[in-house]
Amino acid sequence: MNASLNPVTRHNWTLAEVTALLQQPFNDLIFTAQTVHRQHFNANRVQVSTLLSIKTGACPEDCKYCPQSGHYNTGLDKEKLMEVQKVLEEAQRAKDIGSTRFCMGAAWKHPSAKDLPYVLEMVKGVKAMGMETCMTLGKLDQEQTQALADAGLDYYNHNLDTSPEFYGNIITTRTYAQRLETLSYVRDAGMKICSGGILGMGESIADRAGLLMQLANLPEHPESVPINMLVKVAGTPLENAEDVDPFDFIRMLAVARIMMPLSHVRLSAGREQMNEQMQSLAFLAGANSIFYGEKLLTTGNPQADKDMQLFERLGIKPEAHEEYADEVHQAAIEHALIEQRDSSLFYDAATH
Ligand code: SAM
Ligand code: DTB
Ligand code: SF4
Repeated sequence: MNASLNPVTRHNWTLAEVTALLQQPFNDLIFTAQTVHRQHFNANRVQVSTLLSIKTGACPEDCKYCPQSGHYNTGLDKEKLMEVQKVLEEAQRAKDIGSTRFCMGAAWKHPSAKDLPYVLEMVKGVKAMGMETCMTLGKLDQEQTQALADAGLDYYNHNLDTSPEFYGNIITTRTYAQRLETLSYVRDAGMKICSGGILGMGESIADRAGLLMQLANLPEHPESVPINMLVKVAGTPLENAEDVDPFDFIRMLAVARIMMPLSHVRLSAGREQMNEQMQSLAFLAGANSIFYGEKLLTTGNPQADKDMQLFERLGIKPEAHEEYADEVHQAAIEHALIEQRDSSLFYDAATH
């Protein structure tokens, strides 16, 4: 469903509005977020994706949060691009534990002409296994984007990370405008967008609001919005960053849910540092996607069986497949159209 063609999404948020939402009394905010969530999703389904680092470390970019940047010494073993067969074996393992999407990440500024054919083979192979495919490879040009779309790539992950104003404090080797350009190529090639950001880098509430405003005011909302809690890795410039108040993190998820009602909001990196109560609060706030499997790209994630136990205790089931969500979205949009028509009928009857 093209999000810009439905009456549910808004693309003209102001900073004042978003800041006010982030600062609402907690209970009011969670209530609104859960109400919005239930209008568009089954509140007891969470989408599960598994990550794999297909090329690790020695990245030329200087993202201050990232253990894979070649600018910092984090003691990470650098690896070349993984063999296609090995990637497919890992995808099969992810499928076997119940993951429906396989997200492959490379520590590149952008894919090279030499590497792209292998990456395309990975997409085709994972797709043939019946999983949704996602890649995050850095900046793309239009030709590369089209090649990925032609290979059958479903999602491209490229995060805005923070507000345009704070961005320069975190990354100097790639501009915000370049990120937006890559996202526009992905959209134009007909792929789905996964784009979100990180909390805990020293940003202000206005920066958090600014990030959400950028995402929600795109011509179409990203279908997937990952909200990461900074994983503080020794050797990165942010290793001693101040902790985020857990309630403020939940607020961010809730406001993302309200602003982008048809998107999957992902409780992304940082879950290993969260207790089960906090994760359940995240689902209550409308988060409905997680990374599943014991590793993110280079850092840890909860064990799969621990996640399934938590799901069981909360009565949550992994979401079967995106198409299912599309059906729910379609029904919600039809419902909204009927409500809109009924309220205008009511208006006509009352005034004429
Ligand atoms: N190199 C590609 C790029 O940056 O576009 C793809 C991989 S990169 C690791 C994907 C995203 O992971 C980043 O944009 C950032 O939001 C998130 N990330 C990286 N390191 C993180 C950390 N230490 N804690 C939380 N999120 C992190
Ligand atoms: C996203 O927003 N978070 C994921 C994924 N997209 C690629 C990556 C998290 C990385 C956390 C640090 C690490 O494991 O290296
Ligand atoms: Fe490289 Fe991506 Fe890490 Fe930035 S976030 S240093 S681009 S791997």
